[in-house]
Amino acid sequence: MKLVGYLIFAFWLSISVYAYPEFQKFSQMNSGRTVNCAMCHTHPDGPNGAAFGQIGSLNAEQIERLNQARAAFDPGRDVNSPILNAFGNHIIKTLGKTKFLEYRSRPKELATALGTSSDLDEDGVPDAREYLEGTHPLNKANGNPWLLFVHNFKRNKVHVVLIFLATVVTIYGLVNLLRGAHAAHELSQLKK
Ligand SMILES: [Ca+2]
Repeated sequence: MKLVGYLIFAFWLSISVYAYPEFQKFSQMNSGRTVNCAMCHTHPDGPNGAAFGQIGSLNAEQIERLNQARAAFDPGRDVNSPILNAFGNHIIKTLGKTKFLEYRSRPKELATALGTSSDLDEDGVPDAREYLEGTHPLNKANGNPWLLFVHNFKRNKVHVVLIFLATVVTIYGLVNLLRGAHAAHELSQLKK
């Protein structure tokens, strides 16, 4: 009976609506990039289905975590929903479920509400900006190219400076070597 009850509950969950495509659609339209559900969800097709990261595949422990996340109406609660990735869970923790649902009708304001302090993939582009620009907030190789360049330059500036100095020294040495060879050649010509 327990198994039957679990299967019925899993089926009920699988036909329930847990996806909020308003945000995915906004991000795609605002950025002009192709954005799928994987920006916030575990599965790129969203939570409804029976594949990994979708509601139909969850075990009892994962359903418990899902329900805890669904009940996180107020901000500040640590949530770890199995159908959400780290960005999705971060949104719910930052805003709370109640506030998050309010932004369905004005998805652009979600970025403002998230603020600019969080950068989950530490690529120098805040999560909220990645949402606006349609890049993935958990992929440090995916983001505004100029911001990624500046961030990587700052992170590796010591190495960049050392490589530059090594290159200058090498060129300087080569120039002097060529000059020495040329002078030696001219000297040998004069002696003939
Ligand atoms: Ca980022």
